[in-house]
Amino acid sequence: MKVQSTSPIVVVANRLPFCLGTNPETGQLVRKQCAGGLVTAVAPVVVETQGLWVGWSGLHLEDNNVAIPEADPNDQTPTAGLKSNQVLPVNVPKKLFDDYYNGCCNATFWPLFHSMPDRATFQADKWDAYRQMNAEFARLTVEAVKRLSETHPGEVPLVWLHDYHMMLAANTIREKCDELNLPIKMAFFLHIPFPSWDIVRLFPWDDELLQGILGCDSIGFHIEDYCLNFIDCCQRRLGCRVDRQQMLVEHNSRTVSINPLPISIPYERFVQLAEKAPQVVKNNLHEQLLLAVDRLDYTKGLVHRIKAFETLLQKHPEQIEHVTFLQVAVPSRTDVKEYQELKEELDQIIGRINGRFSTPNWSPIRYIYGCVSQDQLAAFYRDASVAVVTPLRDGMNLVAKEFVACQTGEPGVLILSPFAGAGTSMHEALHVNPYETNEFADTIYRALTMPKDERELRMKLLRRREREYDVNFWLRSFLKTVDCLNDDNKSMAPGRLLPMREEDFSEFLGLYVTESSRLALLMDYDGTLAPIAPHPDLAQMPTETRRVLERLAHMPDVNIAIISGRSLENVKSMVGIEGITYAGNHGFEILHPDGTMFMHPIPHEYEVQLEALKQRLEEICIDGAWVESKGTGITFHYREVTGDRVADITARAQQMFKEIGITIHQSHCAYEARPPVTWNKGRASIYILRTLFGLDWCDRVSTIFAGDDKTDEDAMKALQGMAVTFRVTRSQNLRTAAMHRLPSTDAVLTMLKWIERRLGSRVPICNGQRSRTASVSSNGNRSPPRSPSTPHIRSRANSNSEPNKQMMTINDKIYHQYIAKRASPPRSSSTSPPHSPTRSTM
Ligand code: ADQ
Repeated sequence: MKVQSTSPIVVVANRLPFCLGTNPETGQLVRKQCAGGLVTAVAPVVVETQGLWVGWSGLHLEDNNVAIPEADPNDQTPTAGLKSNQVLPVNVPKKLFDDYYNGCCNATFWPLFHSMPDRATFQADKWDAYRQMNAEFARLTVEAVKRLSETHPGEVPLVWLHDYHMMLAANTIREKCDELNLPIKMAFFLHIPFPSWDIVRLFPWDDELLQGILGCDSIGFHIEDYCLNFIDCCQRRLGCRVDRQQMLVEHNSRTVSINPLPISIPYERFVQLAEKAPQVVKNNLHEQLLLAVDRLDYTKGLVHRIKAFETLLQKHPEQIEHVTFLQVAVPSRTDVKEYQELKEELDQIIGRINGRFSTPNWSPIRYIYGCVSQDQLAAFYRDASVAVVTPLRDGMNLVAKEFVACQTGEPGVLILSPFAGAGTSMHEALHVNPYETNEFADTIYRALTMPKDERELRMKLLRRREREYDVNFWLRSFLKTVDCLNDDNKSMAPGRLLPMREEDFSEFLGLYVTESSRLALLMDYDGTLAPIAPHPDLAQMPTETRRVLERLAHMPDVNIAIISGRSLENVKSMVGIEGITYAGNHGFEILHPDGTMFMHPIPHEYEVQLEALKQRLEEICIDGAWVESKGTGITFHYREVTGDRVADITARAQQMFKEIGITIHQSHCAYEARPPVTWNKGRASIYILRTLFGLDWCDRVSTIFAGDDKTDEDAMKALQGMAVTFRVTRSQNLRTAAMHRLPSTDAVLTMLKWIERRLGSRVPICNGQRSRTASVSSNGNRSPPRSPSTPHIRSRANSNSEPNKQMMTINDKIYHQYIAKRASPPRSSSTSPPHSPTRSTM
């Protein structure tokens, strides 16, 4: 049955569905076929929906505008209907392509994803080439989407990214299409295994990689194991909220669905090929054919297999002259040293075994190093007594499926490795661990001597399954995941994760915060407790959040500290809750509820420079730019400045910072001046915890930190292993040291509610008196629940957090004198336009 998509499809793959070559006689470019399973399945739908295909042509063309030739009029392959204007070829310099393809895809991802990390190399320049190539693929994909918006107005194209070459393109495509107001659906399918977290974490840029894949709406892997591995990585490495049952991951406030989609083959086509193909090898009762077909790759287990065959001949000499092993190996990545070495090893071992066992009329191993035609392949499959498909690791493995499809005559036996994706569904095959040579040899023997009735039964069941779950089934299943299947049956809408609920926090915090815990709650203000607003003064904490915070602040053994980039007096007035600690200016000023205050000393020279900088910056407070005074720092905001003025104004501001000698800290459309001292929210957090709970705070208190900003990362890092940390973010691609991600300030409120419920049995503090003795403090282990993303470091004394001797503690009275002297609140001290859409740099 024909598979129909409701959306035009843009396939994005490393290769186009055909190669380009040069006709030696005419010198003209021609299409050369390289039809694999993917092309056979997907090309017809692309043709049918008048979609497009983005990929590399196989040639490095000098001229970027060279025309792609049309298909030969006699072309019968699935790509014949694909017109040249449906193809967008990627053409980049050879060096860049080589670094991306060989340097990163084949030297890093291929071995790593096949769980062979010793073979993987991790090089920053190759990863950078990968990034660049993905950006180029993304650029062409956006072109394709633009074209479809003209040819198919009103339709939402489906962008389908393929394989480990394309793991970073999605977010770029999404951002650009959003900008151009071009709606799309986007899906990704990985053809190789997705390994476990233990392996993925070896890749130094694993978070970027995972977030790259999560840019899609639907992600497909061959089997459930790979899906669960991926979900596990998203939870452990990125701190995403996941639903393993429904296979959903929440990222950047989107729900991404993860789907097991076992790829298959065009079953009927292989049956027809097998029925028509002339016999190419003799296979009689006296001599059985053992067949293996692979790309010559170290993951396919060729050497292990041949050694097992040698053991068979050794253990069962009666098989000599009665069995021949035919190994067909397609040359692969022949310019890579590792593959050349594998070929040499294979040549050598085959030579040795043939030398050892050959008789005048018989050689044990026949070895074809090259591509064979589809007809010939079908004949091999049909006439073989046993197919030995024993990769060390394989995403799916189509050879196993092609073999059973072609078994139209005398039934043979399939030997299959459990380490291939196919192993999870082809139950009636004889499964064998390719590393266990003896057992492997015994399994070959069992296959060669299996009674006909058992062979018949096993093969019948294997064939029935593959006929039903063929490549069209795969394609239909895929289209269903993106709600694009044109089918009489109503498609199921993709699942969604419910908004964050209090129960979610039981998973994050349940073991760490108990009813008897002494709790320290350290939180940023803007973007964490209060939603980001167009102007800092408008960023109000929702009433409900305020109420819960107030109630928490009144509970015994709960200490709250708000650590903000705002000035101390400003954050205190914005929050306005008694009985909590306030830290302003990224922790340079800290005020405890009992009035004790800490101020980090600021070099006098810097104060002078700051004043000078402020005056200079006032000169360029034009076209929407404005200066915010924060006491120990200032922020120059330029978000309001319109397009053509930005470059000039920012260049002038940069020059002023430089001339005055103050380092620029880039913030959201703003430049910040901060005191030149190594003090940040991290050190401030540790300082607060030590002040409140003593040197061994880590043993005495459960600490939670939540923040949304880059400056909060300092706290997340400082508290790593000693607190549960949350990063509030909607970013597509963000590196964070936090253990978990929260999508919004609403989720923070949900967390506060969960904490309140958890600690609900505590009596509120009366008359403002916090009674420590009345509380039950936990002396148990206060380390946060172990998470692989947060190594369990129990460093008790953070030597960096030792307060400087010059730091001072001052009492309430001095504090009030101090704030009275301070600059007035930011609004009045600035030349800010009213309601300027500026995110304060808190
Ligand atoms: P491959 O690693 O290439 O694919 P596989 O699935 O076995 O592995 O496909 C090989 C294909 O090449 C088969 O269609 C086979 O017929 C063909 N082939 C092999 N040897 C040949 C020869 N000598 N001559 C002609 N054709 C030959 C990747 C993943 C797999 C996953 C597929 C599809 O590594 O795990 O099954 O993608 O997703």
